[in-house]
Amino acid sequence: MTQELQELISVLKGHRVYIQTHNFPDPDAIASAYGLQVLLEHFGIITIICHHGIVERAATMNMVSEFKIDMTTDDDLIYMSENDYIVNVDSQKGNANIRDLIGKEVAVIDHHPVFTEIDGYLFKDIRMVGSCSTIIADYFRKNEVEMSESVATALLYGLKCDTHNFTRGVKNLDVEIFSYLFPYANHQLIRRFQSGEIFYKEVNALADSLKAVEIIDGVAFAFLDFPCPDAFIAMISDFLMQIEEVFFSVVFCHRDGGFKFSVRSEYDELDAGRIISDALVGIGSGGGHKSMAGGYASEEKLRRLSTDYGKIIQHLFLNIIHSKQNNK
Ligand SMILES: [Mn+2]
Repeated sequence: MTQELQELISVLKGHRVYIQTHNFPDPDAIASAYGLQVLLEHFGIITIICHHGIVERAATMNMVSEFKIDMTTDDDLIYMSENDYIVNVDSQKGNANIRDLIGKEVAVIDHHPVFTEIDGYLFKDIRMVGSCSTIIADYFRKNEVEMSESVATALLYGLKCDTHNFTRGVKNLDVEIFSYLFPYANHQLIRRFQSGEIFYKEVNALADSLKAVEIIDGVAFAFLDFPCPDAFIAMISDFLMQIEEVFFSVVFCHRDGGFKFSVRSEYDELDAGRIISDALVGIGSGGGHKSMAGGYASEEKLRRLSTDYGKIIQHLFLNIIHSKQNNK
């Protein structure tokens, strides 16, 4: 057994263990949790997968039901106590996108850059690779744990989603893991998952979103002025990047007395995680990868700057983006 896995197991042994993903989990988060659950079970540790918020996307729901992944939302976690242990996957304690549950966060496996160092983890495996699924698959590979078709398919799907089919944030390890998972995975299933991008009932919302798009100096902005799930904002943000004139996209909508953001960047020099973190200073918080990131801003704080939310948000982002371009 590798030293890393040995450490993780010795931390968790003898405790009730929960695997917690970020809120509104996406395919990479769910695949990572599922893969880790199967891996730990192989070594005698039984876990419960939990999260806050619903599983939003059609494709993600299809994966959960296909592999019968048992996911518990925080509202249904009646038995969790402060003595229970939590392993965070695809996210870290203190991030805006993860709810603080009553149990103890003792371990983290993640692929997001750390903007604020959090103490208290007894085990940390944070690697800057394309997906969290990559890291989980690496545990199977290095420890020669049998890879089932369902786990391989889930992990490969998670890897493909987060790297946008191997076009963003891809590292050597992702490519190695791709060739490791390839013979085990069910590619027809992945194709089926990938074709479930949106629901038919969302088609009108999609058309409305595209009407709301404004492009300023290569930066696309879309204020979606209707209730929409995180996965939908992320999808629009991805879509806007396909417009030839666009190299950076900012999509946002109303959420819980504020605004939820999804941003994308084509250039490493325009680090999406840094830019949103800087743009929202004083009104909210944000972070993520160089090519994809997210965040949240409070409406009350934004209102102090201006009530024209669309304009002020454009202004905040363009200021940071222009200053980065001038510093090049
Ligand atoms: Mn991820």
